[in-house]
Amino acid sequence: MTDSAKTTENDPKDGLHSKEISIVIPVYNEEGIITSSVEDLVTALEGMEWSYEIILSENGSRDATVALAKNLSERFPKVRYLSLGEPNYGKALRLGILEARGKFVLCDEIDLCDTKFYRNAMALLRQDEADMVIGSKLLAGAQDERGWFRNSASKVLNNMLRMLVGFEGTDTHGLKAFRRDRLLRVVESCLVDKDLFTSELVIRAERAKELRIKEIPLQVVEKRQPSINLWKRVPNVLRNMARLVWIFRIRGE
Ligand SMILES: Nc1nc2c(ncn2[C@@H]2O[C@H](COP(=O)(O)OP(=O)(O)O)[C@@H](O)[C@H]2O)c(=O)[nH]1
Ligand SMILES: [Mg+2]
Repeated sequence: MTDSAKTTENDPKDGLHSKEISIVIPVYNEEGIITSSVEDLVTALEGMEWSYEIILSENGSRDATVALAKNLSERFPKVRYLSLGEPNYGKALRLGILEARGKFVLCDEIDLCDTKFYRNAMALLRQDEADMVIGSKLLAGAQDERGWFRNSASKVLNNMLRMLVGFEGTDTHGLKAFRRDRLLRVVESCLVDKDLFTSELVIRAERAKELRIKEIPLQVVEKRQPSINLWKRVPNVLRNMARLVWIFRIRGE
């Protein structure tokens, strides 16, 4: 882990090394919902009797998110937080995965906290029917309550990934669950950060022929509108899309 990363370390006696599941949630300027979302998630998880940790992976927030994440980590021994550098979704998710101590990793978002996905994905992973499960917003049976515009933007992005870099699934930006040991090398080899980190991760996993990937439909109900304007994300997405073309098409990885 990078020296400058601040992290709360829970007591090793708590047995974090033997946790079955690490739930990694990137957070950025989420003072409005972070506390209630984590409280609700902890309550839901207590009912499921899982051995788990929640990692809140923050970077660059300018509101009270860090103080609230710290407070949550003090109130709930199974919650810890990382806080590092400038806003960067991909970097935060990657760091959270690298810091995870569970056998399985569930990648969620603070405005979703979708325990139905956790249950469905964990059933497949525990039965060893997949190495990675992707919750897709665009698969038959999925429901996307974010509205027409955001759903269309997701379709455009995924169609671009299919045409430009040979993506074979339906959604690289859905929730993810995987066996950490089987995906670790793929995570470490990713070169692109920000929004397209998860696209690179899923496409690299597809190309690692030994990995079995399964998509399942998601029901997407956000607790709030997205924190960052969609249009502001476009320049960076295009720049990193070009990098993915270079990585997969020109370098031939
Ligand atoms: N650490 C970190 N998390 C982020 C960043 N941008 C978004 N997130 C988190 O990523 C998740 C999804 O973000 P959201 O704004 O809902 O975008 P959406 O994926 O378009 O729905 C939420 O948990 C956000 O707090 C960022 O720059 N850094
Ligand atoms: Mg969202």
